[in-house]
Amino acid sequence: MKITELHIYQHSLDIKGKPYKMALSEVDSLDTTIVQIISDSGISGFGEVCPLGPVYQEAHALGARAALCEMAPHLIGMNPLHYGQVMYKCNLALMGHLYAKAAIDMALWDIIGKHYNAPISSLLGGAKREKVPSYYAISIESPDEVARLVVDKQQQGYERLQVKVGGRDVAEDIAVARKVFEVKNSKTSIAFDANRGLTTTQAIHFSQSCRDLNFVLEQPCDSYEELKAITPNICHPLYLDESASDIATVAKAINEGIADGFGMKVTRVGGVSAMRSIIDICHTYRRPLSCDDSWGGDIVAAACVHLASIVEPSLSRGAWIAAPYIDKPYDRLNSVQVSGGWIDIPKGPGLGIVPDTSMFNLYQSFS
Ligand code: 0XW
Ligand code: MG
Repeated sequence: MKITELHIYQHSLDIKGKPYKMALSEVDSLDTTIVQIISDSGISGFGEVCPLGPVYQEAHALGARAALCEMAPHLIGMNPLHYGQVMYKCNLALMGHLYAKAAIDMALWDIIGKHYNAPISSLLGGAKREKVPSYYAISIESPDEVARLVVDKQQQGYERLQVKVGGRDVAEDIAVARKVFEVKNSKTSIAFDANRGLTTTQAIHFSQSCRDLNFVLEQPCDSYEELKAITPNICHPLYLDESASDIATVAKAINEGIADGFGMKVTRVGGVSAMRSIIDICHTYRRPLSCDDSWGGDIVAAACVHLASIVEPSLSRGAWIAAPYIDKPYDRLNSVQVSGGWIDIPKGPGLGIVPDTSMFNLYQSFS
């Protein structure tokens, strides 16, 4: 089996409703990149990478497409079933850029699943349950608006909510936290996510001011070193998101006693292969994690859900997907959607979706 063509597409994902607001950035449309790898057997596989704008983490849309164009010519003629060899060739062609490599890795797993007629979750050892829990991320809002959304999302069936904080007076964040705990029900677990927007002083103040409230503090500060510095002085479990940049950092954060859990992003760490290793590490050290991505359509969502399905239920913090913010799915029949706070695992081979490529703008082709 050989790779005969590689197509790179661009697509704009406009956000339904209000812009998505975090501590350090606000977005109303995302620029996603889709990779289609075609083999001489006629099987093709899809991957996707959709940075959450250029400042959420070290990734941006133009960079993804430039990195993919750098690697693509080296992959023509290779066997897509040998994903380890293909990704090794990618590393020889380009250093770093894990987020772009993730789209290739994802497309290879899609091909492998289609070749062996098995969903990716089966290739990864089998789903541990029929569907996976999702969680909803509430943007930076006033205490009353956050409370309204908490009640609304609980009524929709979500049992985990993430509330954005940071980028404003910490007193407002504390008021939001108190208001959330006035209205949340006993089943709902809460994470406050500052997306790197708090200083160490602000993070400690926020945590100590809310020491009576039971929640997870996600990526309050910018750097790994800042997170390490606050751990002795905070009163809440600390989850890493943006700082959990690769397999090595995940292992280091656990071994240094910094990370109590993770808000993982599949493309940030390099795709399905790398994420599977991180799930194994988290199982070994009993660290909860979510299997999310920064953004993206049905392709990325399917990869996140297949991966989330193999996480032991006691350690699963769900799969966040952008579907609730997206108007038009890539695959109308098999679109990956949240229903009642849960997501069905795609049933078909590989990712289990068939994207309509006519929706996308062809950026560059290699053969
Ligand atoms: C809530 N998310 C998974 C969606 C956005 O990409 C940000 C991310 C997070 O946890 O920061
Ligand atoms: Mg986060």
